[in-house]
Amino acid sequence: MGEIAADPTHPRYQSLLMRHRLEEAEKKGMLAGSALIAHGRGEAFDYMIGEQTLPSALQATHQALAYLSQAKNPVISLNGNVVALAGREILHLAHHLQCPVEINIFYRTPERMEALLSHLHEIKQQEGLDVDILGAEPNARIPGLEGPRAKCTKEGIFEADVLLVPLEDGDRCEALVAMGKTVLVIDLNPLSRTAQMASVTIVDELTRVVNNMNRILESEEQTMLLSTYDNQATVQQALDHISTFFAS
Ligand code: PTJ
Repeated sequence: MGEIAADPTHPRYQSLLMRHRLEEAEKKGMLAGSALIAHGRGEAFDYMIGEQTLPSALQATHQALAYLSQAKNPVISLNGNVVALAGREILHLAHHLQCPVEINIFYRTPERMEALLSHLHEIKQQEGLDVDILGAEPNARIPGLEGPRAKCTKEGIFEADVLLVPLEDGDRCEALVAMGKTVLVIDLNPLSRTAQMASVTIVDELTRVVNNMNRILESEEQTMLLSTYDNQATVQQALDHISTFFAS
């Protein structure tokens, strides 16, 4: 990594670090062709949010964790960007929650699947984590989706009651909701179809969310499912915050 990015006191350190992770993942063949475009869109929204976790996002994070902790079959779905940006942190989260992760990519090729699986298995071994990594041998399909992006595993995504799907595409989020699942998403764009459709929408940056979740679990803070939680209001609070960016 360049010297600026290696210096944690640099004001753009986090942003440079994320970009570096994507560059490394690109070299390993893990990413979709449009991965950097998707990341750039995320960065633009993060800039307007102030590169911080909003109180509404923290509330959504607690609600999502409560769903995951109480689920019968929770699963964390992973795509190329998520593995590149937060593969290690997500495996720690799955280890804490004792739930499997499943690689479920939109632009599916055997080469990308292989690169993503071997990257995760390497981290799992290095860190001594006990996590099932699914997705290598899909044996089910998400109803209502065409082509390779519908592929999933029966023991993972297909039978999950609660799914954490960071950076999900709108069609797939809709199809998962239609299957009756509780769908928890992380998306910096509060206007995306995914953000509008999910059961719980965390409008925050992926690595901040996963670090927050791991911190909450490590602190053994109680996570309670709130019956009063209103996802539309949570997303609206993020939009309201963004509108203050333009008013300033
Ligand atoms: O690995 P694949 O084949 O499954 O493809 C993954 C991408 C992300 C390329 C694919 O799913 C895609 O094209 O996604 P979209 O439709 O561009 O949506 C990505 C969403 O994630 C956008 O709304 C971005 O604002 C948001 N986003 C990007 N980076 C982050 C983010 N949200 C939270 N944290 C981020 N770091």
